[in-house]
Amino acid sequence: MAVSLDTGSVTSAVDGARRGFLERFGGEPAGVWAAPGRVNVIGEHTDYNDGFVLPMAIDRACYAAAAPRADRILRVYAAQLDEMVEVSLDALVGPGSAADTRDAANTDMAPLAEPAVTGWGGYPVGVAWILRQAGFPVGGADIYLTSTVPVGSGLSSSAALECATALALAGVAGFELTTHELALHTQRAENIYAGVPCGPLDQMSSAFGQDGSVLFIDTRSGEVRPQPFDLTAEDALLLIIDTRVSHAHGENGYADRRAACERAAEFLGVRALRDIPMEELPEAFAKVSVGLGETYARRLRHVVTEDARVQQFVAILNHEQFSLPPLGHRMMQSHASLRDDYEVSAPELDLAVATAVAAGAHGARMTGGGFGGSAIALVDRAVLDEVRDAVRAAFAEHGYTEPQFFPAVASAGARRIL
Ligand code: GAF
Repeated sequence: MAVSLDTGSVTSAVDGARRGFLERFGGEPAGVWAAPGRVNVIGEHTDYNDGFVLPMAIDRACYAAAAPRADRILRVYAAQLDEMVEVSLDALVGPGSAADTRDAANTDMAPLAEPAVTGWGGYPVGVAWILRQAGFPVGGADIYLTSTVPVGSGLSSSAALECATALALAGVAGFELTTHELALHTQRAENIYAGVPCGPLDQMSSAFGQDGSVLFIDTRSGEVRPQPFDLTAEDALLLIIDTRVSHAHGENGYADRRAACERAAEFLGVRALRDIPMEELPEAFAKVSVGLGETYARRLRHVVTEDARVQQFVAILNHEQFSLPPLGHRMMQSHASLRDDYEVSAPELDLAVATAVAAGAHGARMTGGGFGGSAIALVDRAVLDEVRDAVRAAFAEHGYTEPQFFPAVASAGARRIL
């Protein structure tokens, strides 16, 4: 059966970045760096609870073509927006010292009161700011950014942009960043400079991605265990369904959920909700219900059960009699928990999930922060067309914008490409 899905072309993106740089800045770039978006296969809203996640980097990426400048100016142009930000590196000062920000255990992420640049430019400029704060010799640079990660689709276009920018700044100034440093500093740039209280999931996925593998990450220890994830032998694929409803992490829903988890952890006297084992959930649920209210208890239940589902999912992947239905089942449980207990789904995501499964997918779930963005479905190639057609028809029937479909191809992480 012919399966035609647009996977985006790396060669044309790299070439586009190089040519774009030439036109915009008049000269050849010193290099092109790329950092991918991600889908999280399972383990949602667990990362800021010190829990487990199972993402993969995808073959959609942000490309940064860059060259050094002789002065202390940083210019960043975003092709998709046709906008440029320009800032003097000397304006990128703020509280915090090199020692503070190099310390992975320093979890202080209070946003800067007055960042020099806000809006989209705060993301790349924030990366330059944090690297300078951490003591890296960031120099003046021209950077041309172009991305194949759809913005607002819950596929981590921001983390891709941040990681590509960080590598470009390091590359043109001639300093090295370890993969852990790349993930840590870009997350902190987003927390402190852009003011988004995200966990480490997105930046770690972009930094550590591997061809053909999902990444089992313990967000407390920072351990990353790549796990082969090849569905071709099963004649199946993970299908991304972009609902085209833009998620809005910067807005209150995400920050509210995070604050609720922190409050519940404090109430229970643990460092993070990861410290509540499954066996203790009924008791903890009852205690939180009485002390803080049922909504907090449901947030707690999502986090504890989701951590368990990630571990079960990995155990199934590692089992010699690997099969897709139990994986699909965990995905469905995850979605129901995000919809009912955590309340971060959206009608479009629920419709995509229910329709995909009714049309033959083994399972489906929202992926990423929620409130819009994308769903993923575990689909046998034999029913791919049926699933796509059914979801498309259901969206049309509900008067929703037509969704977009593409396969999640487990891909390499952030790297120099030219
Ligand atoms: C967003 C955040 F950026 C991540 O840190 C993570 O919390 C995710 O939502 C939910 O799992 O992508």
